[in-house]
Formats: sequence, structure tokens, C-alpha cells
Amino acid sequence: MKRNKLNNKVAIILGSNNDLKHAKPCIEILKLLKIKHEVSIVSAHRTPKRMYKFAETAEQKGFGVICAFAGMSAHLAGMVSSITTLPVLGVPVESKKLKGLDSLLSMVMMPKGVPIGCLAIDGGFNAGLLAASIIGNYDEKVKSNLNKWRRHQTQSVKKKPR
Ligand code: RP5
Repeated sequence: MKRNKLNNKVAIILGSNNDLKHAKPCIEILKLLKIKHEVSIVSAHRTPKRMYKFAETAEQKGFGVICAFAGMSAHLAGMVSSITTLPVLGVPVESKKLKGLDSLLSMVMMPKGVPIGCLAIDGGFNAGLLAASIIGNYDEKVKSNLNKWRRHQTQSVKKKPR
């Protein structure tokens, strides 16, 4: 697919409106690092045609990374990755009955050939940081913001507990 601009936007897709609260930490760090992002609800099983269209057009819309939040039988990240070669970061959402173990196993055990990067259960903050690392490879401003954030984190760790 022909790229006509720098793909420096992050797409955050949610399997359900109920996943929004789990994606908040991801949105927070992307905002802090000044990374362009768009959030939308894209369900693999409830809106399969929307999911297909989203994945098929994500690259030409300028996205460089997709962060997919889903819970339970969480096939969203894998399905989207089967349609695009953009990096897809799956965030397993904590579910009520199995506490997110169902979501985690649905994502992390992708069969050979169609990979996703799987974060921890409710690992949205790290998904945002990882998205920044990927985009920082070709966007100097993002790289510099990420390095600054890392330095600040290191400096904020006290030597003595209180
Ligand atoms: C998935 O099923 C969503 O990602 C959500 O985490 C889970 C439950 O969805 P709701 O019934 O809460 O909309 O599709």
C-alpha cells in the first residue's frame, strides 16, 4: 500500500464502549507525549464489516500503530492484524468472570503467521508507551518526548522509602 504521509497517528480501537475506561491510561500517555490518536468502537463480532473496513483503510488514513482493547473471547487484535500489516498491540481487558485471563489467552496465543504484540491485562499505559517507541523510530519529536518522559520517570524514583 502506498503511503503518502508520515504514519504517525495511533488508532485506539475498543471492542465495546465498556472498554473505554480500560483505554484511558493509553489515551493519557499518548496525550502527554503529544501523539495524534483517534479512538473508535470496532467490534470483531458485533460490527465485523466496520472492523474489516477499519483495518483495510488504517494505513492510508495515516495510522502507524493500532492499539486494540478487548475482553473475554478477545479476537479483535488478531482479526485486525489478519487484514493489515501495521503493528497491532493487543490489550486484554479485565473481564468480570475470569478477571481477564480469558482476554489474555485469546490474544497472546496467536497462531504463527499473523502476529500481535500482546500487553498485560489492562496494560493500556504500556501499550501507549510501546506505540510511542514504534512511532518514535521515524518521528523525532515523539522520540524526544518519549526520552524526556523516561528520564523524568527515572529521576522520580526515590532512593529511600518513606
Ligand atoms: C468484547 O466483549 C468487548 O471487548 C468487551 O470487553 C467484552 C464485553 O462487551 P460488553 O458486553 O461489555 O459490551 O466484545
